[in-house]
Amino acid sequence: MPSISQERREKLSSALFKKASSMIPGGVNSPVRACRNVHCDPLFITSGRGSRIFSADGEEYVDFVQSWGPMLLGHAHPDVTEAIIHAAKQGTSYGAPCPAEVELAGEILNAFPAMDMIRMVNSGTEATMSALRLARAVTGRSKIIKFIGCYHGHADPFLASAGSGVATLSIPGTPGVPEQTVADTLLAPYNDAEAVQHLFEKHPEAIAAVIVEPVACNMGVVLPKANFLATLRKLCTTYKALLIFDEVITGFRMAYGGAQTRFGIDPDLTTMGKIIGGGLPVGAFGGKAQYMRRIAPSGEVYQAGTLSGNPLAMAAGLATLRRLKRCGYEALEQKTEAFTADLESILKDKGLPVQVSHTASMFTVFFTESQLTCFDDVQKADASLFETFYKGMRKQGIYLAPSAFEANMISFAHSDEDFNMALDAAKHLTF
Ligand code: KE4
Repeated sequence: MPSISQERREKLSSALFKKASSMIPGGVNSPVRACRNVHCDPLFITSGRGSRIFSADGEEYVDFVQSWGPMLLGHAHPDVTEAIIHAAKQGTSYGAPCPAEVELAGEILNAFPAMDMIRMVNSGTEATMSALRLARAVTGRSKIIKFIGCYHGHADPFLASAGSGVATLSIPGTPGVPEQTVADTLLAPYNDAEAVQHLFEKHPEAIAAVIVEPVACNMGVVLPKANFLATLRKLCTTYKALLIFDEVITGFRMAYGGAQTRFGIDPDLTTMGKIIGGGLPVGAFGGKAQYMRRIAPSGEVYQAGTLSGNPLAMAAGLATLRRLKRCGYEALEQKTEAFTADLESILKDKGLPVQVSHTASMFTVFFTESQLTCFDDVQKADASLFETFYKGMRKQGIYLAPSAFEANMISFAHSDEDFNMALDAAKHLTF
C-alpha cells in the first residue's frame, strides 16, 4: 500500500461518477454514497478483500464502511464467497421454498431467543415496513412512535425527521410522502423516555408500536441511556403497544444475539438486515409467534416478495452466521475500544473539540464536546472539521463513512496494521 502521506489518485472514479450522474440520480444508487456533505466525488470500488477495498483508480484503502454493516467478516471471506459460488452453480432463484431458508431461519431464531418466528425479505426497509404493518394489524391501532435521528429505511411512515441519508441531506421528511401518511408518526428525542410516556398519556389507545434502534447508529453512534430501553419496554407493555427493535445494524454486531440479548430486553418484533445476508440483499422481521402467525398465508396480514429467501442470499447469510458463531466478539470490542481511544487522543492533541463515540465494533468521530444523547446533540458537531477529517484521512488511504450521521464499522478482518495506519493518518492531519 502506498505510504501514508502519498495522495491517492481519484481521477478515474471522478470520470465514472460524471458518467453515472448522467444516468443515475445523483450518480449513485443510494444517496449517502454520493459524499455530498463532504463535498467530494465518491470513489468507485472494484474489489474488496478483508479490511481492504480497491478503487477503480487502482488505489487501496483500509475500509471502515464495510458496506454500512454487512461485512462483519470483512470483504470476500472465503466461507461466504465459496457458499455463494456453490449455490449459484445450482441455480439462482426458484420462487419456491428452499432448504437454506429453513436453515437460516433456524440459525437466527437460535441466536435471538425473543423471536419465535421470522420472515425473510430483501432489505431493511422491507423488514421495518412489514413489521409496522403487522403491529398495526395486531393492535388495530395506527400511530407509531419513532425517534428523531433514527433511520428505519425509506418506507413512507418513517420519513419524518429520519436520520441517516435524510438527516445528512438535511431533508426534514421528504417530498412525495403525503401529509396523512406521517400524521400517525409521532416523534420523540432519542433517550427521552419521558417524552414517550407523554405521548402514550396523550394517545393511550392509539399507538400501535414504538420502533427504536437499540443503539442509534444513523445519527452517528449514540448509546442508549441506562434504563431507556427498559422503560420503553415497560411503557409498551402498559399501553399494549408493540416494542419493535430495529436491529438491521446491531443484529449480530452488538453480540451474536444482537442488542436485545446484550441489553436483556425482550422486544415484541425485531427487524434485521445487513449481516444476515453476508453482503447479499437480505432483510428479515420476526417476533412472538402470536404476532407472526398473523402474516400471510398463515394469517391475513399480507406481505410478499419474489426474491425473499433467495438461495444465494440465504447461502451467504448462513456462511456468515456460522463463521461469526466462532468469532470472539469481546476481543473485537477491545480492539475497537483501544483504537477509538487512541484516535480520540490524537485528535484532541491537535486542540480539537472531539469525541469518538463507540460500542461493539462501531464508531463515529464527533467534532463536539457536547453530550451525545440525541439528534439535537449531534447537530452541534462541527461539519467543516468533519469534512477536513474525512478528506484528509481518505487522501491517506483510510476510507471512512462520508457523513458524521453514520457509524463506521470494524470487522473481524481488521488488523493492528490497519488500526496503526489509520492512527498514523490521523497524526498527519492538519486542520
Ligand atoms: P436497507 O433498506 O438500506 O437495507 O435498510 C434500511 C435500514 C433500516 N434500519 C436501520 C437501523 C438502518 O441503518 C437501515 C439502513 N442503514 C443505512 C446506513 N446507516 C444504509 C446505507 C444507505 O442508505 O445506503
